[in-house]
This record gives sequence, C-alpha cells and structure tokens, in this order.
Amino acid sequence: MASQERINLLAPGHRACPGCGAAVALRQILRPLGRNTIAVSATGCVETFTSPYDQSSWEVPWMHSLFENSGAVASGVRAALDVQGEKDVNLVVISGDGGTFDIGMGALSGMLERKDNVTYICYDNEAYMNTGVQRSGSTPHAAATTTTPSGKKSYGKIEYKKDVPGIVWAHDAEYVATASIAYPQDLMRKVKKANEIYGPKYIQVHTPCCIGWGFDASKTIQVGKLAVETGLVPIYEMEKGQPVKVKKAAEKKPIEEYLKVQSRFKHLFKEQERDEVIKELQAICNANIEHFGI
Ligand SMILES: Cc1ncc(C[n+]2csc(CCOP(=O)(O)OP(=O)(O)O)c2C)c(N)n1
Ligand SMILES: [Mg+2]
Repeated sequence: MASQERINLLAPGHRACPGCGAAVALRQILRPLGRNTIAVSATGCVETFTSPYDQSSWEVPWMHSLFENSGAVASGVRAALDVQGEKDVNLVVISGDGGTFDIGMGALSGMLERKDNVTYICYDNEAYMNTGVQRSGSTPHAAATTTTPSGKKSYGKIEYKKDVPGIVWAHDAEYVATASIAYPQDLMRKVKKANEIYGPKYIQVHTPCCIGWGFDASKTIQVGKLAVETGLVPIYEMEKGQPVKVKKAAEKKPIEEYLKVQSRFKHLFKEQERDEVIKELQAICNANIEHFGI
C-alpha cells in the first residue's frame, strides 16, 4: 500500500471511545477509497461519534438517514450520480451489525437484488452499542448483553451468529469478503478490490468494542487477533460460493484465550456446568477451522 496517499479522511477530534475498533476500521476503509468518495451511514456509533452538529469528522461527503435504510439510500445516491453522468465516484455504505444483520436487511437485500453499484461495509461490533449493548443477530452465542444478561438461569445469548456473508452470496453479489481491523493490509486490499468491481459488494469487518465486550481499551487489536486465531471469526473472500484466500492461523488458540479477556463471557468461567457452553463454542471454532481451512 506504499503508493497510497497517506491521507486521513476521518478527521481527529471525533467522539469515539478510546480503543474503539469501529474508528480504526473507518480510517482503514477510507484510505484506499480516497477523496472521490461518498459515504452513507446507518444510525449507530459511527454516525453518532462522527457527526455532532456542527463538528463533522468526515473529509468526504457523507449522508445519514435512518437505522434501517442505508442500502436503499445508497441505491438512491448511485441513481442520482448516474443521472448526472458521474460515473467515477466511489460509493460506500458504512453500517453497523444491527443496521445490517437485523433492521437494514431488507434494504440491503433490495440493493443487492437490483445489482446497484455500491460497496456495502458492515462494521461488526456484535451488538447495538450506540443504544447500550443490546444483542443483535451478530452477537455470538453465550455472550452477555443488556438484553441477554447472564444469571443463575441464563448464560447469555441463546441464539447463534447469523451468516450474513452467506446470505449476501445467495443474492449473487459481485464480491463478498470478511476482514478484521487486526489485519489492516488485508482489509485495505479488500476495500480497494471491491471498489474496483462494478455492482454490489459486501465486506464484513470485525471491530472489537472495549465497552460492550468488556476489555481494556489498549487490547482492541489483540482481541481482534484472538477472534481470528481461535477460528471463531473466519476471514476470507468468496468465489463461486466457496471461501478462498482464508486467513490462516499459524498457531490455533483455544477458545478460552479469547473468552477470558472479555467480561461479556466471564459468567462462563464461574460455574462448572458452563463448561459445556465453552465446549460448544470450541466446537464452532473447530467446524470453522475445518470448513474454511484456517
Ligand atoms: C427504527 C429505529 N429503531 C431503533 C433505533 C434506535 N437505535 C439507534 S442506533 C441503534 C443500534 C445500532 O446498532 P448497530 O447497527 O450494531 O451499530 P452500533 O451502535 O453498534 O455501532 C438503535 C437500536 C432507531 N434509531 N431507529
Ligand atoms: Mg453494532
């Protein structure tokens, strides 16, 4: 990436929490896109910490509408650019997991089905962080959130993380990939590649959240790496429905190493019978390692 202009299109002074993974992702996403870009955001942390009136941190034109409609808004922006004959403007959606996995799924599906020329990026912090850590369709099994609390009769979220890259692929999208802020070169390469392809593209970026997950703000990248090294969060591109260019973990870490550093999983280490839950999470990692060839 040495030839890239070393610009920062997310101005300093924004209001993200120290150690915010989404803020790191934003910088990494905007760098390969450059100034000739329009960004569209759903409601969520990124929207909130970058845009208090009149202190925008965006160095590119940026549009926010609602929590549920960033796919549709981007389709409209692309249609307007087409009418104006503006063929070379990069268009990116930056939406949270709630705005993508849950409430914005319909708008995303429409954008994909119409084959609109948009790079849709989901920054995945695995819950509704902006409104106080409520569970989303992305929250991993057994994680405690304010709506899936742990207690005597509960061990956190019962359901499992939704496979949104698979859902997007089922729409026959032009490009599907996952990435992590722990691997910035890989992430920037994928954004650049997606941007150069015509049609709908989807990248899901794993962005640890120190407040919602409960770890020290200095550990964001370390936690992101552990997610990949345990096999819980596979990093790959999709080709013909198959994962390719999978990020390999030289040394596979046991899932406990990832769980132990986050307070959203601390209840799993308090009671004996929760060992079964940890075993189940390890089984998910093992299945990923096998399926993706991690
Ligand atoms: C229709 C609607 N319902 C609920 C809300 C309240 N709300 C704003 S942001 C948000 C959660 C966003 O979660 P996510 O997309 O994961 O982004 P994050 O905050 O984690 O960055 C919710 C529930 C809203 N703005 N609009
Ligand atoms: Mg979120």
